[in-house]
Amino acid sequence: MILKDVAPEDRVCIVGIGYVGLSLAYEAARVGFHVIGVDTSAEKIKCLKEGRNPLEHLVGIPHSEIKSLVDSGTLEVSQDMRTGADARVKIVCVPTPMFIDRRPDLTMIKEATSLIGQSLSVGDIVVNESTVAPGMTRNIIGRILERESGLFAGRDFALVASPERIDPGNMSLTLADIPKVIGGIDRNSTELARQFYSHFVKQLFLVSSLEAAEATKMLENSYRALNIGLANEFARFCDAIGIDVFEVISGAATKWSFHPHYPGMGVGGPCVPKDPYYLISAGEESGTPFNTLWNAMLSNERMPYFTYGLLKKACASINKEAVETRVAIFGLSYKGGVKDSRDSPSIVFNQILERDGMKNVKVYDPMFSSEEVKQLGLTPFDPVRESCDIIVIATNHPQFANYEYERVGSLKAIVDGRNILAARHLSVPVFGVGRYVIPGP
Ligand code: SAJ
Repeated sequence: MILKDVAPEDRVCIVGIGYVGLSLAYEAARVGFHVIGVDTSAEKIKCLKEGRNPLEHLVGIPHSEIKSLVDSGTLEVSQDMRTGADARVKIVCVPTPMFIDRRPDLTMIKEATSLIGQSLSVGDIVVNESTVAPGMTRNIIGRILERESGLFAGRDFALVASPERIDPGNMSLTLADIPKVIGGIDRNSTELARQFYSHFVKQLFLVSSLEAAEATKMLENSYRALNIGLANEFARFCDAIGIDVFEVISGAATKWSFHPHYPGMGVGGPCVPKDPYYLISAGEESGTPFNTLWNAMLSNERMPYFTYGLLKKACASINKEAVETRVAIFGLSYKGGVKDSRDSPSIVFNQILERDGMKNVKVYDPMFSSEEVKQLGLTPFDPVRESCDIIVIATNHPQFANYEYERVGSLKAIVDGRNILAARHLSVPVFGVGRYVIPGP
């Protein structure tokens, strides 16, 4: 069945207003689509209704822009999916986490899809932007939509996969600037999605199927995890033989085909530590295991423990037992410049220290208040009023590169979990990841 072309008067419903859904809602609304954003968070909906950006640390949309779209009625927000029932374009933008055993957790995707299915009409266009393994849009989302609506994907409604590619915290890169991959259950579905996204995305890349689109995201994020895993493995090697991994990476980076990745105290965030396990799971089911990728993921997961080994070396260098040492972890976010503690290596590192009997471990992150640190079950550290024996740099926040560490009372050593002090010589020894100790003067 040929479905009618996308028109500006077609309403758009986005289910899941996180950093992806909010970015998408903003871009579609600002070109004139009437957008209904649906989210389960009452707090987020309240914030948006008041004309404020609830994710200002992750998505660089000014409050004033949100306010003008909400006040004009172009952007509507609700906790109730029925508000978006009559939207023609329905987009899934919910998280796809994993269970403790690293299996995909599709709970939220199934709930969102079921709600969409209950309000699906002939001629609708359903797009999945959530990160899933190849086949999940067709076999899980498609099936739920058909079961709930009694309609058929492709024949009665368009079904498309277009995995999100937002870089959280990157305020200079808007959704409109990022090339977007689109693949539908049939050519008609792909074409309708192309028509929709062409209103606000500069570059579109069409592929031949749902699975090809899903697989693109899996490959790009697994590529990143794999290369970080190699960098971490190389750092452990350099540490063992006493050379500086930073120097080696800098040397390798002079070669045109080498895309540098860097070792650190762990890999966090909503994407890179998780997405590859969706692919690993799909590989097991298809009889084509991703062994190399699996080992790279384990290499990344080892890094908080490797960093603990560096901390014990630093304790020994100041003649203190680890359990007696006062440690301040600098950085709670999973990466520099953002306020986001999801799957943060800092939290894993703090748990390792606690489990090993270290009672005097506190956390400081300029992007989090003391209250927010406490809400995560951690003890806040005040670098002005408090003192410590060792600082562990866990996040590459820009302000940590030139921070005046020596002004922190009683400081005796630093563990640089992000190798951001490469060029600085401080009055205390610095233990880097894969770097020989940078001795004090
Ligand atoms: N990390 C390293 N070494 C590196 C790069 C990163 O240890 O060389 C660590 C970071 O400290 C962080 C984690 O890995 O803990 C993830 O870092 P990231 O820069 O990949 O940040 P993300 O998670 O925000 O990644 C996003 C992803 N975008 C999407 O999934 C849509 C990812 O695919 C992108 O590759 C990444 O942005 C990017 O390139 O900026």
